[in-house]
Amino acid sequence: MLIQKPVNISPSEITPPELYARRREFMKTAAVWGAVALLPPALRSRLAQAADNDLQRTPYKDVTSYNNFYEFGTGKTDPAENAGSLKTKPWTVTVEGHCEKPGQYTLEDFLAPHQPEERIYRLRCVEAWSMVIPWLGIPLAKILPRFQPTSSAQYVEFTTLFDPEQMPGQRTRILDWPYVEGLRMDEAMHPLTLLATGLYGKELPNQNGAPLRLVAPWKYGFKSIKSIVKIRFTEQQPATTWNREIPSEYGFYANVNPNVDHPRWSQKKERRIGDFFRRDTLMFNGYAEQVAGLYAEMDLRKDF
Ligand SMILES: Nc1nc2c(c(=O)[nH]1)N[C@H]1C(S)=C(S)[C@@H](COP(=O)(O)O)O[C@H]1N2
Ligand SMILES: [Mo]
Repeated sequence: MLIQKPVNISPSEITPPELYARRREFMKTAAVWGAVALLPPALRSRLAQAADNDLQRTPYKDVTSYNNFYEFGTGKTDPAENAGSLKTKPWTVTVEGHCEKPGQYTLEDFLAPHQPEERIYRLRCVEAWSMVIPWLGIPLAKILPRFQPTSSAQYVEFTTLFDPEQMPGQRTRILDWPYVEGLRMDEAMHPLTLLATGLYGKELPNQNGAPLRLVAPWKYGFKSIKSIVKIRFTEQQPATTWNREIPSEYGFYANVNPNVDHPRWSQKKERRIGDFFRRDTLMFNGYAEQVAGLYAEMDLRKDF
């Protein structure tokens, strides 16, 4: 996410460092795509789409070294470099708000008795890059009912740890800490929505939001809040970090939608990390079949 408002460079135009670092792979890719580049544009983009290996997993190294986690700095490599200072054991999750069973739960108790399952999901950042990540997680819909939300619980609010000693980015005022996100109850209870505890079959690395982070794959990455310490059932729509910070650019819903441009750049295309060419961004990040029904009554240009 770019917060320097006057900068008018599309993030998708910037060639990321890992392309340079993986020079050999890059050369291979370039040779193939160099030939493809000679094809007419229409055919070329169709080929790119077809050959996109849609759920081909982004390498572990990229998933864990190209991150957004402003609590550890705003650079893409900052979280991997700085998140070692985060202590994730023991971890407590506080449950509050409109429910019958509020309280403080150890992480283990909070997740019990469910076992994490693997889900391979696309993640699409509002900055117009994307990845495919094999998460380990538990559907939120399996966890929430235990706390017996009442009929007043219309939304779920999530809060990240606030501890400037462990999270050096919180010693600066780039965001109004702690980071907060939220979902409407039906979004939270959707079977795609995960609370992730791992990726690539291992524990979640700190830079990816250990020990517990949200994953809502049809929404821009900023909804997938990391290192969650609190879940609160609310009646009103929660005030979420990016929506509060720049409401004209980041809506509460944040559904991936190629038809609604970010005010400073297009959302029609994205660059899958590791790819050379950009590809078309799909409605709801490719999950339209599963989630479009949640928004049937809404004007997605107004509720972006
Ligand atoms: N607490 C917190 N959660 C966060 C962020 C953040 O800065 N702080 N960044 C978000 C953004 S913009 C994205 S794209 C994803 C990135 O997740 P990843 O680094 O695991 O790929 O995390 C989201 N969750
Ligand atoms: Mo993002």
